[in-house]
Amino acid sequence: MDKRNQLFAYLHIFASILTSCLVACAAHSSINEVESQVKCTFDAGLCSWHQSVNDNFDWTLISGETPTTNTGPSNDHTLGTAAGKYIFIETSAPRKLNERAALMSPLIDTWNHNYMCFSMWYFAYGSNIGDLRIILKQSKFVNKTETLWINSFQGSLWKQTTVSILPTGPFQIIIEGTVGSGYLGDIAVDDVAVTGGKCSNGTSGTNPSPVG
Ligand SMILES: [Ca+2]
Ligand SMILES: [Ca+2]
Repeated sequence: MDKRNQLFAYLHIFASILTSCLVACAAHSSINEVESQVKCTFDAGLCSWHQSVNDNFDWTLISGETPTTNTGPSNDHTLGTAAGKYIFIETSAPRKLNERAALMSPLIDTWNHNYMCFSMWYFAYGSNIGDLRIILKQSKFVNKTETLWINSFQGSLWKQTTVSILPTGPFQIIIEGTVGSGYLGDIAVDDVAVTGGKCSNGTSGTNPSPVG
């Protein structure tokens, strides 16, 4: 191979690498992009989150108090006034025990699979509160999900929970609420966010390292 052909060969290899990176790298996001993709106050809707169809009902977007007394918050968490909105599961009829509503995050795919911290505020008040879970769904496992956190608190206040996530590829976060044994089971969620790095306060919930 003469020098000219050699140069062309190198250029060809370089172009192939560049092209494959443009295709593959375009799908990835920086942690800053992920943070703005995931963050939602629900004050103007669901942001880039969406309702699952593989469940029994949907989360409801609302401001002020939920329609049933003695369950649910009286205002959202972000603003604390009727101007703010949050999501909740309405557990009055026709809902039945153990029915589930799941809210899905956008697909999260970073360059480097470092730890990130997911946080959310929740309000679990009522004598029939069912389960509230944060679930990890990794794209490479089609029929498998992993519960990262399950609520064990019941009381009339907004609480924050955080879970560290160590992804091994593209993934989604699922917020799942379950109907308890009666209509006093309105569970609310507000102010969800992701930040880069492990969660600093392990005060609530568990922080398992998801198995790849
Ligand atoms: Ca809000
Ligand atoms: Ca649904």
